[in-house]
Amino acid sequence: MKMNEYPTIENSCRIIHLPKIHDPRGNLTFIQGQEHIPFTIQRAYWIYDVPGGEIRGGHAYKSLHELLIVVSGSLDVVLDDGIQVKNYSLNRSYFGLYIPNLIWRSMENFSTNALCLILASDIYDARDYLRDYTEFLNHVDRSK
Ligand code: T46
Repeated sequence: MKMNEYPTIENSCRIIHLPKIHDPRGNLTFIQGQEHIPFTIQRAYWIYDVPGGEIRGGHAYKSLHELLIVVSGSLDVVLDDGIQVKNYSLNRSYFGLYIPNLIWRSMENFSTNALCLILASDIYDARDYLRDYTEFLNHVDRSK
């Protein structure tokens, strides 16, 4: 199979600017239907109370697509498509980082009280994980 048949950071991952309703009473951001993200939401989960210095993730998904929103605080998301590694520093609740399948990811540098909401394209399935980096590279045909 050819390399470019698989998602890459350059051709697939992106920051999505979500609507922000400015209001002197406090701002509001929303996601609805198919308007803002390129998949149907089947699951939401959130990561919080992360002790300083902890790293989460360290895997890719065979088929899952996700949108990560740092609703509060800040953290870094490190993406790796087997060719390129790119760091996204997220600290705005109206930015979502879209990550398709077959992109290796980890989350680090969590600030105190960081809260990350993740919207996912499918329900939880442990069989969809690629947790071994070499297996991931083989899967995307990028083994050196
Ligand atoms: C991501 C990185 C950066 C469930 O039971 N249901 C769920 O919906 C999820 C997401 C997890 N779990 C269970 C499965 C594991 O026993 O919770 C445990 C930890 O899950 P996971 O290994 O996926 O956690 P991380 O920190 O490795 O990965 C997370 C996200 O899952 C992942 O999508 O992008 O953070």
